Amino acid sequence: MDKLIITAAICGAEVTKEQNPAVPYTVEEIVREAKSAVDAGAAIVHLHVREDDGTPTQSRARFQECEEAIYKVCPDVILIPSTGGAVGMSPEERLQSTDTTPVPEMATLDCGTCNFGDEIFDNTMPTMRAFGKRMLERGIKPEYECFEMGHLDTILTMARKGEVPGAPMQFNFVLGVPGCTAATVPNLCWLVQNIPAGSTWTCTGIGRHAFTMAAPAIVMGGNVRVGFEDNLYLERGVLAKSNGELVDKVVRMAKELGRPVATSAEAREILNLKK
Ligand code: KMH
Ligand code: ZN
Repeated sequence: MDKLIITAAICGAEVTKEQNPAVPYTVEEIVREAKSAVDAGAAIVHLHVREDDGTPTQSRARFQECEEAIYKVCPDVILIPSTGGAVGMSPEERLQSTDTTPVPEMATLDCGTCNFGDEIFDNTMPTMRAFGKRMLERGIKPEYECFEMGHLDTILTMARKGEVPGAPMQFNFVLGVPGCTAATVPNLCWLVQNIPAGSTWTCTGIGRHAFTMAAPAIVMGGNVRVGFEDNLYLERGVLAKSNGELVDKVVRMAKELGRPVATSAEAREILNLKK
């Protein structure tokens, strides 16, 4: 079994300081949270950015500023900028995060339209084709975000047609978003059983499912994502003071379960990244 890759989704687009004062908005806060996660053992940071007032943005300039600032303190970290942005953003707006220099090693590619709480997260086939084309042209490895069981079939069909990058594919099964596939072990098993041999995968459990889904992912040979984007609590009723605290809990779980944690360099090998 490969070492465990931990991803920290440090910011997200939806969570606010009202919910947890440690949610980062400014560049300095985003750097602080990235560093806390990497220091605790995260090999990857999944990045959304905000305006200083917390408004989610996909501004190329803001991504550039944040990525440069993060690399200054975490030079080895793998950054996975979001192309999902926030619900309601246009595809063109969302794709700006792939325009930074250097070209991102990876970026998210969301695998279908779905409910997202009371809203609709819009990922039509033409949108996904455009995102796949961009990533093929620029050599960006997608992290395929599946929020629904059907998203897996959708993206595998697109990969077979050459519309999005193919093997080896990296999937992130995001389970427990209200309105989407539930965070259960049988659902995770079904998804894992249906990915092509040689693929890698991560599981993200939303809200109270963050750590109950981390545990099966650790023992099944998958990888784990945690962070404020997905969950604000260290345990029931206890807000996490930093993303580092959430990562540290996964590191402790992995240690108890006997699975070593990957550095960023080791994660690059496991994910077949070139850098
Ligand atoms: N903010 C969500 C609507 C991604 O980063 O690609 C979508 C999201 C997925 O966070
Ligand atoms: Zn995201």
